[in-house]
Amino acid sequence: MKPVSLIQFLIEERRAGHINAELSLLIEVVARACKRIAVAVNKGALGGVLGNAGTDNVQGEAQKKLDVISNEILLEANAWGGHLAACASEEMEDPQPIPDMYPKGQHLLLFDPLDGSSNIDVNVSVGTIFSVLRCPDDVVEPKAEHFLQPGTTQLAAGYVVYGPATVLVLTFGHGTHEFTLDREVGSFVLSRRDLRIPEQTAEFAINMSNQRHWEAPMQRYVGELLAGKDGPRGKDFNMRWVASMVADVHRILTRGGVFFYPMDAKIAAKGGTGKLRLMYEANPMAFIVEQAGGAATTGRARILDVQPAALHQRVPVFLGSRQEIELATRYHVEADEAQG
Ligand code: FBP
Repeated sequence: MKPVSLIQFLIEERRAGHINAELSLLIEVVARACKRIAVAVNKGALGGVLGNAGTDNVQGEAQKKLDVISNEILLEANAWGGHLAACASEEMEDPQPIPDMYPKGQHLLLFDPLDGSSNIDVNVSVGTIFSVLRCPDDVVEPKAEHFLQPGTTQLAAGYVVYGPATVLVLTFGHGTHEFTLDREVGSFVLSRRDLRIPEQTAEFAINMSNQRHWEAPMQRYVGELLAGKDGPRGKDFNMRWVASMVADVHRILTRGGVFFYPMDAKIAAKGGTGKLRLMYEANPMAFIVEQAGGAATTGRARILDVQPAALHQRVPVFLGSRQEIELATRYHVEADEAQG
């Protein structure tokens, strides 16, 4: 079969009426920026890009040099493209307006420029996650409040994994599709169309070191997985945890599985509402997973239905193979009902 490039695929999506020309060009700009990030990541120690930048981000986390480099690459590429009204990033407190010298577009772009920062210096897969929203028609200078739209309003979502291969996964709400970077040609080529996550799975991903801090329903659910075939589930489950959400989610899109970053007492003690960010981690991943037949909840509600209250808001994340996510969510809802 003749290879289908990302550009060709985007033209097909436009002809199918799934996207308009501006969104198609925006995705091209984001994909091109991620190719530049891939080059920086792949250089590793030889590029002098490992280690801390010596600065903290809006969330008070130490920024890695590659966090800052990736953020700048995405900002610079999207500033002059003419497809955006503004963008927002994990690495910046406020939205970044488009400089007046450049034309503005109808879209808002949110991104986590380099997800899995704790893995950068140890050469484990990291990634970029992005989400596209429509800028409200009457808004010229978008502010944070204009980004606070529920995940159901996303026009596009995607991530790029910088791993053994550089892979882009994308959805416009008409299925989820995978593209692999052909380094010789320098372009993304369609490698799998219409990814499907199996309804059932025997593989789960969670940071077990937080177990003692989890809520009772989470203790119960994971306890039953660990009890395996001798327990109420009657089958053995295997565990994986890369600690890069992009890599854990990509494994689930490839062979099924479930991923959890639940609320816990440690997070609550710091006044937190979760670990992962709603707008540029949970929402794009939930859109991608649902479009591949999976499910994504906060443990209580569908992630895509959450009405955002703040740009860097955090939420619990349960996503992956539908039947397991529905069971884990049911345990939490039933426990809440029992507590009345
Ligand atoms: P950032 O690296 O973008 O801050 O993302 C958060 C993250 O690294 C996720 O990719 C990953 O799933 C999780 O945190 C790992 O958490 P932990 O360090 O508790 O294992």
